[in-house]
Amino acid sequence: MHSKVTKLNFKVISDNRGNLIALEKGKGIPFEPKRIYYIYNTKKDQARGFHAHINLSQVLVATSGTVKIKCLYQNRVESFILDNPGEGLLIEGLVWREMSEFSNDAVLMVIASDVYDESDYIRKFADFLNLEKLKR
Ligand code: T46
Repeated sequence: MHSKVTKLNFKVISDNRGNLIALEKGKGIPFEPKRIYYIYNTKKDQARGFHAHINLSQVLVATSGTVKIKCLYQNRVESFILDNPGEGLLIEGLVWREMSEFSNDAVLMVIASDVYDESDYIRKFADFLNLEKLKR
């Protein structure tokens, strides 16, 4: 799979009560979601991630608060601030990701294309660089 990081804008359904966002396969999410997890109560100055995935695609959404996402792939470094529940970050292919600068109220929801599988993780940066070279 081609490595790619794409900002998504979700359709917001607004009425006089407020906003609602519905995400489903083909509508906001370009794959069939098989797992959802969320990260919250992150301690001050803690960073997470520091790994890549071999096959997994994910959409990251800050449903509350602010989170910084740094992505490294194909000699590129891209940083994104997620601070809007109406936006998502689609990460596909071999992308090293680091999450940091979580605000106190941050809730990072992640929608994943597959169930949890530790063998899909590349947790050593040197292994990531070697695999990237092979995949090119
Ligand atoms: C990713 C970023 C954005 C599970 O048992 N099931 C799960 O679905 C997940 C995601 C994790 N775990 C266990 C595995 C570890 O023992 O929860 C523990 C913490 O996981 P990890 O250190 O991988 O968490 P993060 O925040 O560094 O990374 C997570 C995802 O693992 C990863 O896929 O892309 O969020």
